Amino acid sequence: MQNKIHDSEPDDTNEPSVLDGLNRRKFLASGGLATLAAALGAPIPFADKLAPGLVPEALAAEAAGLTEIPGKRGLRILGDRPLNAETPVTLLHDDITPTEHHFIRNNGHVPERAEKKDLNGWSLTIDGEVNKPLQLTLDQLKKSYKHYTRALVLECAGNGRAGYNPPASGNQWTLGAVGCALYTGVLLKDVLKDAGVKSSAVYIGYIGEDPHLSRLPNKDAISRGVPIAKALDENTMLVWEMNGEPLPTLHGWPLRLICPGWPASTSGKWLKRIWVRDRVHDGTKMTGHSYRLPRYPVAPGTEVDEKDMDFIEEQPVKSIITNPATGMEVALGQELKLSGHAWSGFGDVTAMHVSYDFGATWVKCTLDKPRNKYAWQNWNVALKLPQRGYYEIWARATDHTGRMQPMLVPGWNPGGYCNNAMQRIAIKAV
Ligand SMILES: Nc1nc2c(c(=O)[nH]1)N[C@H]1C(S)=C(S)[C@@H](COP(=O)(O)O)O[C@H]1N2
Ligand SMILES: [Mo]
Repeated sequence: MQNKIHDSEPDDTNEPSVLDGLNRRKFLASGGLATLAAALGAPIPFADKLAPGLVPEALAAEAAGLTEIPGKRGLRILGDRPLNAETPVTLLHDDITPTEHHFIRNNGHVPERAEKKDLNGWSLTIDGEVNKPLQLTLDQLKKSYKHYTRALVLECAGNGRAGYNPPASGNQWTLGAVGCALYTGVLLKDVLKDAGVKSSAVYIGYIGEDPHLSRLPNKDAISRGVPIAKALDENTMLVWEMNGEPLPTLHGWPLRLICPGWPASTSGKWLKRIWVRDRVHDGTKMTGHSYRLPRYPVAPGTEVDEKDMDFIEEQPVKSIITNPATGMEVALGQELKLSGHAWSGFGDVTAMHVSYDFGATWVKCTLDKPRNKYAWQNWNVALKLPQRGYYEIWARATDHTGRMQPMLVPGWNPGGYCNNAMQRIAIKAV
């Protein structure tokens, strides 16, 4: 299965991906009954009548590509070179997203070091506009600075891209390129303070160990960054643990950056270097149209000059309905219980509403406080639908700045970023 990502070079399609080796072969070759049943999540009562080699219909959509990703369950795979997979929205119901349900967004290959969990020769370099460049082993990093554990939302800026028309090229994420896991690590500002940031510093750039898709050693898969103020923000972290375990291979082992509230592309995985810059970082995917929005509204399909585009910084307010799934039926007279999460790159969400009459009236939901800044907030509400028939539930979050989710897709933009339109689900009262 191939999937073109926008602004990437032509793919080296002949090169086997890590997952080719790990999974596709395993699934197809072993193909045993137990494997099939596990993949289907149920026993197969008439297995003896299933022709050998016949792919069960439930798996047919996936048959052309991957069927499973190590350590993951239930993700929808958008592409495997690079690997990109999103979470079906109903699997995001937990307060803290389990690692097996957290989306994956890779721009290049997974580094060999992370595959092998090999710390030999690994260190983090902090250099550039600092008085004292640092080179830290993981142990030194853990020993030298105070630890923090926080629940933090990571959302790909392209989440919701599938909602734009005309379509923007790139991964067609629907709702599931988001998750809120628990991360443990240190504050980037504590490390930067130790290195002594010079007054000439304006930006940081991260450099990860993941090879470019071409495997050319002089090319980075991605190397983004944030202004120095965001780097020094008390919520920006260097983390080695996700949900109480060492960072998984796919999420950046041994160390990643988390810049909460901003496009997750700024949260570099497989870190080896933080480069403090005297200019806006100009690494891979910092230039051109990547992660930028037009400064003014443009008609759908318009070409926009780079000089008229700004970087995406805080991500817009958003919410999801994780329960029930769209298409559910509810018996008339019975309560329809709805729940989900809400978050905003600008800080706390202060109100959550749903409508079951196409936006004519709105019902206020119960909304929890976040566990910490930049964690998502749980919401719930119980409705009684007035008569039999078809309804839609629309869900709308408002943050403390007064920003609110739009009913339809927000401003079209060439990269298909930041779609925070309200989620709608279909419900029948029967
Ligand atoms: N080194 C490196 N860091 C990276 C990426 C990558 O490909 N390589 N992808 C970025 C993007 S675009 C996103 S959305 C997030 C995804 O994080 P996740 O895969 O842990 O969900 O990581 C970011 N950090
Ligand atoms: Mo992303």
